[in-house]
Amino acid sequence: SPVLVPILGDQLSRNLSSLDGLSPDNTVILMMEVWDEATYVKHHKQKIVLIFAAMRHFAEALRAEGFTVDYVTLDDPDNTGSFTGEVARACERRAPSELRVTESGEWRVARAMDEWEGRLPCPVSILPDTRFIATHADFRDWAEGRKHLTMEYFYREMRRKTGLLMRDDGKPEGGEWNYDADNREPPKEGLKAPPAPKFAPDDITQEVIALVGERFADHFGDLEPFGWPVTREQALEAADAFFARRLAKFGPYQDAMVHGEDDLYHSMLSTSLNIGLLEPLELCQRAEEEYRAGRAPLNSVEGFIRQIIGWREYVRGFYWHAMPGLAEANELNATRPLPEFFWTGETDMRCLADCIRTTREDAHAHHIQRLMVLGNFCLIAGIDPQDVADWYLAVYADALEWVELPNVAGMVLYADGGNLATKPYAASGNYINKMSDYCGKCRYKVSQKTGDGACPFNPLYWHFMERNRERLESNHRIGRIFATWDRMGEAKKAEYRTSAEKFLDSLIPARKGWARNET
Ligand code: FAD
Ligand code: DLZ
Ligand code: SF4
Repeated sequence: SPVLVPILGDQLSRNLSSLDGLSPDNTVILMMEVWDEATYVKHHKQKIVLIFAAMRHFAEALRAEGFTVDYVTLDDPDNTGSFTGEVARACERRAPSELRVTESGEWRVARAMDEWEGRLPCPVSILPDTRFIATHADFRDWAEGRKHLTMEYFYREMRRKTGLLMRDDGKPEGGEWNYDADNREPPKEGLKAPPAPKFAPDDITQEVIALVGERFADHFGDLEPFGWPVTREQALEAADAFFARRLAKFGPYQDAMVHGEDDLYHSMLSTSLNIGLLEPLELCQRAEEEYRAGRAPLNSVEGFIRQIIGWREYVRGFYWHAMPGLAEANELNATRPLPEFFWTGETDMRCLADCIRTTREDAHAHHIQRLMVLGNFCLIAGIDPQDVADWYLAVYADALEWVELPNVAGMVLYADGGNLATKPYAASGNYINKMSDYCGKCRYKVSQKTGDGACPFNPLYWHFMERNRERLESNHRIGRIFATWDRMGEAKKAEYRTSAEKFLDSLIPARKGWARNET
């Protein structure tokens, strides 16, 4: 009897650990489109298209190699709607000698998998996900005994482990580990990057688009145009285009934002990485080659590599280190519901409106939009971390909880009490004005601090600081701010408070049905 190998929607890699050494004639692969996963939050329509289309293409590729693939489509009348239900049904159908699976990236699914051994009629092996550079043990060993889990030090370990941008004498290329100081250019007038390739949906993807249009019509986001890579070949083409056209300027403009320029010099490769079409190490090696060949400067290449072997690996380690508590963490006791405009885009704040528009159109926004516009707003307005996490998880095509939650709860909201970020990234309108062209045409005036017509980020910033003074004052990276506040006159402080409160009172809370189906 065969080995049964379930492959999940973010495990679409030919060198997956569960497939290692298996021959087509004694293996049944199981892939499942299940209602539970498609709706545990109401994912953006394009995210569901991405995952189902990529799953269907991957199944075809495995079949072409001779594998038997049991592919359960969403509208199969016998579909039980859950991974556990489908795995049990496959065991009845196939009577496997063994079930072999690569560990899940997400806590929720991992806990469900833990139950399989007891429920199924065959032995179950859960294998490590070898697509990551750091093993769970690597992160654990690194984190053990450390007071602060500073990403920078973890990143240096990963540079040593991979040898990326390392010199023969064990020192980092160029003498420094980090060139971030060179990577904060504000956008020049008319800054425009060469476009990233979009992939026209083939018949398989068209069929999924029709299915999603029918079954998930009430989910957030535009269904079409859909242009994400859904096969490894397409993802490699997208990577080639990035290395040829964008990498060289990736560094300097990493933090820049331009109205209507949705991805600037970013790679747009996160969806392909996260579902397994591309591997982190191959991308970093390619980036290093571009540097060695003199086609891209060190600050850009180091910056790109740091996002991947630094941040991406770090947040994954952090997630498993901090779960399940991370999902409920709320250090700053933020309880305000997410405003409705996060789903409708209807706000006069031009920066937020543009970031929400690109999110709706493409199921994507770039890092600084997610961090310093959308995230910063949620932080200083005191939005409930669980509302914020649901939103990010639902709206981005690259959102899987292991990468979304540490970014939301840790990096953006300080909800974990500063284990991930050393200080809250709170900022007033000034930061957004410096790094973008948003403010010039905004209804609000960024230079006005309080009163009608003032940029709401300005009073919200001080409102946040005052509200959280007790917790933040002792933080050496932020404590000095309070001296500025204390020097302000009482009348000025009162104006800040009134302006912030007036704005907060005007926010309309989001309808609950946006994020989850109401039962
Ligand atoms: P690039 O700017 O080209 O970066 C290259 C790669 O580095 C990305 O593809 C990604 O794999 C990795 N990377 C960069 N920053 C991070 C980071 N902070 N954490 C982890 N990996 C990183 N990324 C996701 O993949 N899924 C998410 O659900 C997600 N949620 C986020 C939520 C918030 C609040 C914030 C601030 C960031 C989030 N990020 C998330 C990180 C980052 O914004 C996206 O990875 C990036 O915008 C994807 O676009 P890109 O591929 O063009 O990235
Ligand atoms: C995000 C997602 C969606 C929308 N649908 C499916 C699905 O139907 N089948 C599947 O195998 N995976 C899906 N995924 C990804 C999973 O929710 C989840 O993130 C991973 O399986 C965790 O390892
Ligand atoms: Fe955003 Fe304020 Fe600038 Fe308007 S003025 S775009 S609200 S930062």
